[in-house]
Amino acid sequence: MATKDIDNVGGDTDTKTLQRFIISATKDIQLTLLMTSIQMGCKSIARAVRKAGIAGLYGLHGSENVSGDQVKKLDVLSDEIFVNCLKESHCCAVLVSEERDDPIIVEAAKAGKYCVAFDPLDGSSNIDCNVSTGTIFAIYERISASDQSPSVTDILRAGTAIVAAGYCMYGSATDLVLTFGHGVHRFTLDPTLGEFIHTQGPVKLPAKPKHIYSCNEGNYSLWDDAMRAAVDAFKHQDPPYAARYVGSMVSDVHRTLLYGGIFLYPADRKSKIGKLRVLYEGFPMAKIVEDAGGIATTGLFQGKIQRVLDLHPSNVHDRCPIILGTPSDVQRVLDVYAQVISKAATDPKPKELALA
Ligand code: AHM
Ligand code: MG
Repeated sequence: MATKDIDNVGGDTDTKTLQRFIISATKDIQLTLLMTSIQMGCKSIARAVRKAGIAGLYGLHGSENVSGDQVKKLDVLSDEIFVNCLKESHCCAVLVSEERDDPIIVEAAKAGKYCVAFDPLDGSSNIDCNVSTGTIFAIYERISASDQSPSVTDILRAGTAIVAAGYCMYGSATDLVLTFGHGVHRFTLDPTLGEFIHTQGPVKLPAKPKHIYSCNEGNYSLWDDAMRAAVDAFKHQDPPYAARYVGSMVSDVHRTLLYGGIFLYPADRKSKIGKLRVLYEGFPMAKIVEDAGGIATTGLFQGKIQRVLDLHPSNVHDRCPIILGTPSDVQRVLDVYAQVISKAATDPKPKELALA
């Protein structure tokens, strides 16, 4: 091949696409087709996000979702893109979207053996000012027999049952991060090829992490004493941790994965069960962070410290507190909770635990 021809294809004659990775990572044809549909959905949403300003897609749709959030036009569009991609893959039985009150039970003629929970466009508050947003997804294998009608119980399961999880970040580049449970891999969309190309993996949280804490500190006065003490400790050590908070979970987790540090969205007096949703925010991010060598915990939640992936949601839009990232940083928060719990055992009025 002439040098000029090699230059035309960017010097790469052996392109490591996401498609190729999926084919070699799973011998399951339905999972391969499903992941192909998911990457197509992410590319379509990436295109919509990039063209939103020009296409008049900024602004409110005029409705509220089940969590009471104002729904944006791009939220609705992204949801439709993802639902259509997944239904038409013929690989799905049950779909749960942040944007829909009820789960979608896929009609028998198009049903397959997987269930997907997803947030089609996470970080809605950042859409209209062109700050990074993302799509988050978790895939389960259905437990109902193929000749039975699938139901919500196929997907209302612990995070430990997840087959694959990932997110796609619409940032300065479009990055898709994925785990099948044996290593986290990062792919970047090459806009000239229209394909995701393997750019990093297996991704591991850095052994020498940056000292970063990431939370909405505007809620400080609403947190419990333990959370305040934990965040104060990051700020007041010498040298202090840097504060970084985009307000899009995908971006904040992506940075935590690549640079290290800690991301926290704790419970507070406004929402005693936290803000982030278990099935399509907490679980997939916890799966990715754990597979990359990190910790994902709820902190003190429902009276005990819990691993996020061990939760058993009762409803598709359940929420939980999330604390995740570099093990040593997360452990520091857990140590504060351990002190509070042991003090509470001897203190007749354990105000540290009170959010009221
Ligand atoms: P959304 O699904 O409505 O976009 O809400 C989830 C987002 C997360 O991306 C982010 O971590 C969090 O909400 C930010 O919340 P806040 O604005 O309270 O800091
Ligand atoms: Mg969300």
